[in-house]
Amino acid sequence: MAAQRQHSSKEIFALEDKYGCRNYAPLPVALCRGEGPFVWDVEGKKYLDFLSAYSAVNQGHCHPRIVQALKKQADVLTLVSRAFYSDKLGEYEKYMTDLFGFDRLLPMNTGVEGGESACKIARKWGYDVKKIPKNQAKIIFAEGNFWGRTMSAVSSSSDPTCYEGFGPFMAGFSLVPYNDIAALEKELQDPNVAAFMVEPIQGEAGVIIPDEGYLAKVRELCNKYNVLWIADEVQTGLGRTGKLLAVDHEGVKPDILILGKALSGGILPVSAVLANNNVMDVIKPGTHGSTYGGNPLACAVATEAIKVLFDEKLIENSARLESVLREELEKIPKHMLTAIRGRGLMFAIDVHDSYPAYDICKRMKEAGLLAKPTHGQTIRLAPPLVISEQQLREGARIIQQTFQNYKK
Ligand code: IF1
Repeated sequence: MAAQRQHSSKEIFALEDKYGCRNYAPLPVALCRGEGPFVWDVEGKKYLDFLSAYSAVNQGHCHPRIVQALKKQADVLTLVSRAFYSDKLGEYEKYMTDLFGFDRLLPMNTGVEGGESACKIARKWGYDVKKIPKNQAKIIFAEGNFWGRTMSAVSSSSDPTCYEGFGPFMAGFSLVPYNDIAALEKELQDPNVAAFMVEPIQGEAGVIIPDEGYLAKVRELCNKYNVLWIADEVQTGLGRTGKLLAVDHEGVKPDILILGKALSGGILPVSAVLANNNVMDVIKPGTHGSTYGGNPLACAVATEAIKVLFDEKLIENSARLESVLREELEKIPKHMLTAIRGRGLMFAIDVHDSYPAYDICKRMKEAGLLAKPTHGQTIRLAPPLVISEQQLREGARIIQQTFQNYKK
């Protein structure tokens, strides 16, 4: 049988446009291969990937060790559900809890399921441990948060694009401004508050880094008012910001930690919720679960993905390259940007209103670099952590030249 002809980029755009739910508006590039910090489109053009699948591909595309772990496990056992034990889950849970310093791990799949699970655990803890009256538990979120697309996630969102038209919303959720300790303390005084969920650095909001001391203060206040602190490290975790976790920048530890994305190095949806006994033990058999959560394939892949982070010193690389990327981005003509923010290899630039960010990204794509605008005029820059200094400078040069050559 003859091999099927490869579709052109244009044909691929048309197929998705005609047959897919149009919930995204992708840049016009159709990829078919990836390796390390690079991806290739179907016409064979090579790009530096400065999005990294929204930080899921911290270890680089198709990392050979992670792919090997996938193949090896896929030949043996992929899924048994949680109705039975598998020989991989407990081992993985031990590895992860030792590494992150928590008693227990709840395995889930997508990041948003991690967030949902954390909220369920927090509510149950609120009733069983804090003794909040039935159905009165509150969870506080920060304005500008993003943690996914489920009903709970959109119920806690302050972004109309995310929530408009999707009501009625989850009860018992409220918002406080991000990076505002006074506003948070006011809310925490309500004895019905079970938890405060927050990203240590807000991703979707545009890489918003809180003032130094904010996270330490969050920790202190949650202790003071007996409220669980949930840290959403789905995007910031696993080396992205130059530390294993973004909370490590302030040396503090949340009560509940959510991981996802790079936990599998971009191979499978794998997420995890970590907590100590006093919190996690509120969940009893039958009260929570997931068909795929903790499957042997995911356990094998996630374990290897974490080992790669350490063996290849990717966290150190992320920390070291922060100053290189900042130095390079500062060469972009001053009048074209209004801000540069970043930690580790999680950066954003705010583009001046007169230079449409989407257009800039399209031109960067034509010049061989992929990045995506968020919230109008912000461009997020988050290359895989395997990127070398030379590749990073090469990417930055493409960005600089795109700005320099930009004609309205
Ligand atoms: C989309 C941004 C990134 C997240 C945090 C949980 C989740 C996410 C902090 C949910 C997901 C995504 C999903 C993607 C866009 C994206 C994103 F643009 F919104 F900011 F990463 F850069 N917590 N982030 O950032 O994880 O369920 O998707 O596995 O289009 O929704 P998920």
